Amino acid sequence: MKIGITCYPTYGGSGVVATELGIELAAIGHDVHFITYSQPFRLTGRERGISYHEVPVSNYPLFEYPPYDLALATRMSEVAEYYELDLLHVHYAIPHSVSALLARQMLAARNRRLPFVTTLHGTDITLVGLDRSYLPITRFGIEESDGVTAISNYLREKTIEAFGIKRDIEVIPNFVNCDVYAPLGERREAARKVFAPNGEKILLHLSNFRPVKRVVDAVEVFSRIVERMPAQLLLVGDGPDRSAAEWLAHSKGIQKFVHFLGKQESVNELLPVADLILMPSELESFGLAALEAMACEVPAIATAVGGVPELIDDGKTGRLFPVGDVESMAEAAIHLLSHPEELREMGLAARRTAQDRFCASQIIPKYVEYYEKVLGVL
Ligand code: GMT
Repeated sequence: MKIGITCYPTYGGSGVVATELGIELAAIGHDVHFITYSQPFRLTGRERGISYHEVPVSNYPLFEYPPYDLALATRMSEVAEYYELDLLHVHYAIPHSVSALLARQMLAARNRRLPFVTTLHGTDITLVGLDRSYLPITRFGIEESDGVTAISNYLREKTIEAFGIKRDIEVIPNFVNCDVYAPLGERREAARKVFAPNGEKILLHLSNFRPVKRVVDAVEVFSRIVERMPAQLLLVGDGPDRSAAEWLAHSKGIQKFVHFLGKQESVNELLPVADLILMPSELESFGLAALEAMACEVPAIATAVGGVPELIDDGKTGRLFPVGDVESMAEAAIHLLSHPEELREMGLAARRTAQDRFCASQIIPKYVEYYEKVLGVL
């Protein structure tokens, strides 16, 4: 199949899923075309079977707001025509599904078919989509899509409830490549020494540091852990709440144990050095960072929100707590870090979950089958 993919190419879960999906589809022989405003950050640009088409947005003095959605629709229709795409797959409803709808109409006027699938990721529904100024158009984009998928049962239910949508929404959960995201084996001790030269415990938080991720809570949890045992905190990512997290680390006097690593490309090299990942989010429709860590045998201390309980079995493959309950999160982390056997059991169970239920080799065929259904091949 020839598949066009549009997503937010910068740091963020939906862009990561879209990019990894493109890489996996190309690896099994599909022809993948990314249509985005910059090259998705996890692409090197040298992958076989993947092309990248930039969306140029002209900015005339008259435009206070450059019309990106229209530039995207134009590029989608051009790429679809020149490269004979079978379908478009857009990740994150706003504005991608509406641009795809326009592209489909532009091609229909020339007797060309261009169905599109929209994948809902979370904040496109739970935050942005519920804003009154976007709600009607988000609902329209979803209803007009030729196929709609959601990354968890939670998000499917939420979309139906919040938007009053009657059409089918297929749940295709997020996935991880369990060969790429894997324990480091014999290399682990040496890799840990870089961050914990004296055998300290390693905690890790990975996000885009938006308020919904509550990165400050990660620092709060860590401050309670480091009072009781030698430990280091790796903060991977960047975003609006970084300075609040930095301020908190300094005001607690723990700054030398808190490492802001910024945006990292190869998180598969970093995740497996950790003992635990901290994901204290206000909301997660899925929690991809936790899944990637689980595949590396690193369990999560997380919040029981949104789709997270569909991923983490509390007490078996990680621990779940109410939002903001930093005391309990810290106690649970201290308990696990003080009982290495229990932590090891949990890490092994976490990887088994990733392999048995969320491995790319199981989830990618679900997307391919769904595309075939949309195209009427099935
Ligand atoms: O959470 C974010 O801020 C990023 C956002 C995105 O769309 O880029 O993440 C959402 O999609 C991820 C990939 O499907 C999910 O793993 C995240 O749980 C989801 N975030 C929220 O629901 C808050």
